[in-house]
Amino acid sequence: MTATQNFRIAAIPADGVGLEVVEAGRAVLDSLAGSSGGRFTFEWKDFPWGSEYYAEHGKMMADDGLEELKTFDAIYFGAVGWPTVPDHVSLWGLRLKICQGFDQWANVRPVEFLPGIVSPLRKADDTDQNWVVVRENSEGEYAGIGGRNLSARGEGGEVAIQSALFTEVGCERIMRFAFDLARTRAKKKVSSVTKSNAQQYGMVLWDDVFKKVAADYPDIETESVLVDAMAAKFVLHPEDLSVVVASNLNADILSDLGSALAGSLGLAASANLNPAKTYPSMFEPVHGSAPDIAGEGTANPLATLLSVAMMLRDGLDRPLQGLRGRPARDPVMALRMFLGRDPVALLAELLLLLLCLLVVLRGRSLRRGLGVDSHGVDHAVGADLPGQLLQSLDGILGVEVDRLGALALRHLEARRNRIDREDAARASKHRARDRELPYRPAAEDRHRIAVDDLRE
Ligand code: GGG
Repeated sequence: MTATQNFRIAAIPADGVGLEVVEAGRAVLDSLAGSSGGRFTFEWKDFPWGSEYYAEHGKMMADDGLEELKTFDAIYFGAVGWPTVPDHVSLWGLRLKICQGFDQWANVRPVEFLPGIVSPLRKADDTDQNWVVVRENSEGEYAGIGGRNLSARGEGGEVAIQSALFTEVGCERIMRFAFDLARTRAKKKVSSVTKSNAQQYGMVLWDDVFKKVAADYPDIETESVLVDAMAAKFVLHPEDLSVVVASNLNADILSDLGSALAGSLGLAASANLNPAKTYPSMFEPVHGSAPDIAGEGTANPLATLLSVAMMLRDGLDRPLQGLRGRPARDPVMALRMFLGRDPVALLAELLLLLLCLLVVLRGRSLRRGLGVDSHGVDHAVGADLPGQLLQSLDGILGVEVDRLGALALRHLEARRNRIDREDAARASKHRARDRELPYRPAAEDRHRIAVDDLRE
């Protein structure tokens, strides 16, 4: 019998709908642990930090907060921002303090078009697409360098400087991260987002480092696109994207655009990673605290639940390391090899589906496609609650079943591509031998070639 592994998670629901969605994710993890046959447990500690804490203590988190947090395996975060506290105070006092304090320099924000979710992009109906925004999360425009001065000049006389910080180390590590990620994807491409025509210091350094790093990855296609052109490309040619690496501000904006194009901010997950694992990583929905719907119990928890899945995949890889160490004849390992992914993550997705079902059946209203954002973006509020519940059930089941289906298809496609490559190698051997004979692929092969062309 394997020893139980205990994972210590720091929960910081913080503000607004953060409280509701973190509760949902926690229930998923607890039920996952409950059905792990004693292999692992989650031990939670709740931190009451956020805007209410600020009202009482004049700060967003305890002074020794980082000291305490660093002992945890992962941080599970909700959302920050509330009308009673200036946004820059709440953001810097909590989320950015943790990201910078724990050197969580890679913020991974997948843009996934889920079946059953309506995208405002017409193209999404007939083109298969998904991409990942890799956000530099420790410096750039959010380095926090600058100041305000000269207020003694009186009204209208004050000045402010907000500097962006670009370091070679910071650019290089996020770009290598993006290239390594691209190597794991079907479409092996990295798009760098720049603005070096106007920002001739920081962004030119960014471009130079990109060229240098790209030279180490000759197998990966690259492009460098101005941020304004990239915003248009998200809408017009998203099928040409795979991994998009961008500075802190540019990626912050583009990932919201990506989520909105995928159908809702209420579905976008994110991971703030410390890849060296010197401090815990932090997982959170991309969306904000949505004060206008907070407390109603109507926020869509899927973004948070998908962030839980990222936590299992990227943040708590100790159980996976346990699996990696086992011999290949182990059935769990064999299943993992067969699926091309980890069964723990798969189990989490299945449980997530069950939990959603239970939550809906218990009468809690989850509105499919509901965007939640503290700045009031994309809120879809309907009046017909029973109708919405039915729709949610339908939508959630549709999404999850299709996700699993898509997973199986991806696996089959990968196998088929491998067979295709082997076929192609054999065919080229034949061609070399029978140079005079024209090569005509069989009808079945022609179909496969056409499908592959579409995919690329
Ligand atoms: N859960 C994400 C969240 O609370 N976001 C609030 C926000 O305004 N974040 C700005 C940022 O991502 O830097």
